Parts: sequence; structure tokens; C-alpha cells
Amino acid sequence: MNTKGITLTRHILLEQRAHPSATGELSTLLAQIGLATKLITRAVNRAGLVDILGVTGAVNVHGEEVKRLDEYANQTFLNVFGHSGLVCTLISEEMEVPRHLPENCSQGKYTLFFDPLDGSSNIDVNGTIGTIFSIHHRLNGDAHGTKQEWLRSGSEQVAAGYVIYGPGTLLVYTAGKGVHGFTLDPSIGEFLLSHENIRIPARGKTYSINEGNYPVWQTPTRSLIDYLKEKDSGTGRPYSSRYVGALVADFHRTLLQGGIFLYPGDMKNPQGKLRLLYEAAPLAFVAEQAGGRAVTGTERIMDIRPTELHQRVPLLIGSPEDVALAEEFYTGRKKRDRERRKTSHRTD
Ligand code: AHM
Ligand code: MG
Repeated sequence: MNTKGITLTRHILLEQRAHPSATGELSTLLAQIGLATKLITRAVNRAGLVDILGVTGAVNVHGEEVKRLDEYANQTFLNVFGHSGLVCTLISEEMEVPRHLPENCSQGKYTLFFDPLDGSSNIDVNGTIGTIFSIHHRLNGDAHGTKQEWLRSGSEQVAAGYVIYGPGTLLVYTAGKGVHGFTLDPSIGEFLLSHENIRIPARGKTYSINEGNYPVWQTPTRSLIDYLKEKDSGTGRPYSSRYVGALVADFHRTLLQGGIFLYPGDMKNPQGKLRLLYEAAPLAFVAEQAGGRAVTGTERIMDIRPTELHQRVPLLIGSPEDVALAEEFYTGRKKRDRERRKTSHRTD
């Protein structure tokens, strides 16, 4: 299929034709995300020229300092979705409590979860950053929403995706029918289909983890990474290490080239660093739709029912074979295999 010239909006409309009952609201919502992220792209591209780099002096709900671009990106989503009629509640990494948009709640069917600027520590060094989003249907018509309505498992997502602000801006989304990527053509201001029906390789050649945390890693993580450093990745060489420090960038590489990304729990932070509702769950939806997997080590990410809005979760995500191998360490199977082999050597 010649995909040249298919815009994000047109692609969503074409996908929607397969659902005769669809009202077009989800398409409009995804197009609005496209608009918000175009505005963020403009700010990111000019960040070095205008007074937008640096910190605001405030700290967010997680105790991290808020960068100006974080605040700008968050505010852009609030502006775009205010009076949109689509989204009743916005839940963001940058906001301790959900933001209701009462003007939308009478007809808005959706709740939008988002991380407006992922990988913020890369901002000041012109490194890659991103935005992550997750869309849920509202459960009822309650104008104020309820915690119960927001604490939903990843498998209930209607659509999810991310935008990566790298050398180019790319939007990747799934609405449950495969994963599609669109590159922003800045000359016409449109996202054009560039990666149709993305499939993750069954196995990759890289692992991606912050190795500076080695001293606080638990045994399964240490054993797995030690193992990958020796294991032939299928190329005659062991696995290579790649780490950008921005989840969207590390995930995007893993999605296209295969391998595994990990932010596991450790001795200091048993639940790791990443947040379930607007980081792990949306990327898990994308990964699974592309043929990949996402787990905590012992549990499927999409099955977890959150108990807190900003809850953290260990994340292992990527190629199905690499994730399966990692699981063997976290469930103890791999260790037992090795021990069994040692014992059988001794008795041979
Ligand atoms: P952020 O959303 O506040 O930027 O934090 C999440 C980021 C992820 O993008 C990235 O994978 C991780 O934090 C990197 O953390 P670390 O510096 O501990 O490796
Ligand atoms: Mg983030």
C-alpha cells in the first residue's frame, strides 16, 4: 500500500470506518493530541532560543523539580482539551489531582492520562524527549468522576501511544488494531503515515537499563544482565547496551529494532520509578499490539488494577523472546535451571 500522503486524521477516520457504531469522537480526540504535540514540538524546537529551558522552582507530586518545558507541555494539553467537548478529566504526571473540565463532562466520554514531557532530564542537553498518552472510556455520567473510575487496568484502554521529539517528531498510536507511526512534516504541519502496522522483532540484540543502579539491583536483575553480557545475541556477539534515559526514546528503539527495556524494582525502590497509568500501561498496550510483551517480571502490566493514580510499577518491555527470557530470572526458573545443571554436573 502506498502510504504517502495519508495524514493522521485521515488514517484515524479510515480505521474508524471498520466500526459502524463509532461516532468520530475518538478520531477527533487523537487529532487533538496531534495538535497539542505539534504545539509542544514548536516549543521544543525553539527551546534554546526562547526563555523556556531550566527549572520553574516548583516540585511535582513525585518530589522532582518541574522544568519549564514540563509545565508548558502540561498547560498545552489543558488548553487544547478545555472546551473540546471530548475529555471530562485529564490526569497528568505533572498534576497531583485530576483536572476536571466541567464544560466537557455532559458529553465528553473519555478520560485522558498523560505524561506531558517524558525524559525531562534530557531537556537541557538537547536530548530526545517525548509525550505518552492513554485514553479510557468514562464508566458513568458522574460529572465529577470518581477514583474508582480512574483506577482501571491497562487492558481497558481504548487507545494509547506516544510522541517522540527527536531529530524528527513521530507520533505512534494504537486503538487496538495494530500500531501505526506518523512523522511530522514541519513544512506542512501534518503528521504523515510513515510506519504502517509496526511489528516488533521476536528477539533483539540490545538491553536497555540504567546500569548505575547495579549496586541496588535485586538478584534477578543482576543475574539477567550478567547473563545478557555473555549470551550470544544471535550475531556472534553478546547483547549490547543502549540507554537514552527517556522512556519514549528507549521504548521506540526497542519497538523498531527489538530487545528489552527494563526499569525494575530495586532495593531502594521496590516498585521501580515508572508510573503505571500514564507510562507503563500505554506502552504495554502499544508493545502487545505490535507483538511484544510487557511485564513486571512476574505479572502482565495490562492486568494490573491500580490502587493509586500515580502508582509506580516495575517494567520489563520489548521483544517476546527477550521478555520471556527475563521472566525466567524473575520467577526463579532460570536460577533453578542453572542450579540443576550444576548439581547434575556434580553427580555425572
Ligand atoms: P520523567 O517522566 O519525569 O521524565 O521520568 C521518567 C524517566 C523515563 O523517561 C526514563 O526511562 C527514566 O525516567 C530514567 O530514569 P533514570 O534517570 O533513573 O535512569
Ligand atoms: Mg515520564
